Amino acid sequence: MDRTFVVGDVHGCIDELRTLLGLLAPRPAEHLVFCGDLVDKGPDSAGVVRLVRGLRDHGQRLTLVEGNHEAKHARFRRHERTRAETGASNPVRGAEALGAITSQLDAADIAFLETAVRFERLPEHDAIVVHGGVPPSINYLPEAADLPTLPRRERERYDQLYLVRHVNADGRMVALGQEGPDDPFWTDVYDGRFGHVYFGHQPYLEAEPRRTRYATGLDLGCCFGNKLCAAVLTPEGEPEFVTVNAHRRYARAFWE
Ligand SMILES: [Mn+2]
Repeated sequence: MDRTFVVGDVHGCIDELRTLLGLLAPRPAEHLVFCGDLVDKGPDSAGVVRLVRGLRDHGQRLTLVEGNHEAKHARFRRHERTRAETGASNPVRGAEALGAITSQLDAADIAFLETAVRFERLPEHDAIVVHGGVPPSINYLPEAADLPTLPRRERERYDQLYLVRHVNADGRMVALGQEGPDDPFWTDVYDGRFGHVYFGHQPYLEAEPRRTRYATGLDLGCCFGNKLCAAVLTPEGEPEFVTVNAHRRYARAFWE
């Protein structure tokens, strides 16, 4: 019986990822999906990219869903390319740390990061995987492969899929830190239109993933010293969850 694995935010926590992969022991034909944010915050972002790319190079069926941190690295790389011509400094926030990680990646690692998709449909589980979530204002999802071909304005709407936390009364994403007391978290208003959503992005420093009727939050804040978590989906039955305790706390959370 083939299983599908969905792994929460790794954020450079390579030791915990190795332990988790050992527990999951995916067969090559089983689908291993990372819900984004492989990189930043933790101790070895480049090592995590190399490890995950290596799995795929060795035949593992594997999908990387784009997190806001992969998106930030992609922005950084784009600016680096134009910077070579203009000599301007790289405007992406945290450019120094991004540069340090980028310098440890080879061309194949970067090519792997650029295969990241905005979301992954899991029709056999009536589910999708996104990094952040699905705001009510998004009522249609194109084929993930078609996203890059959309006009810019249309395309940028789907940036919400890796960014969203709270939404406003119009169903649109509210920027981090701008949410008011009446702006719900997106899972509280998501109606299941795309099936069950497995997501990361929002660190729940809890023992178990955060489950609502139509969504499951898999980021248990490993880089903040809590846990790395994966969902194990099978064609029948309820999902199971595998967690690995963080060896230590590697980063301070954005709310501290
Ligand atoms: Mn994250």
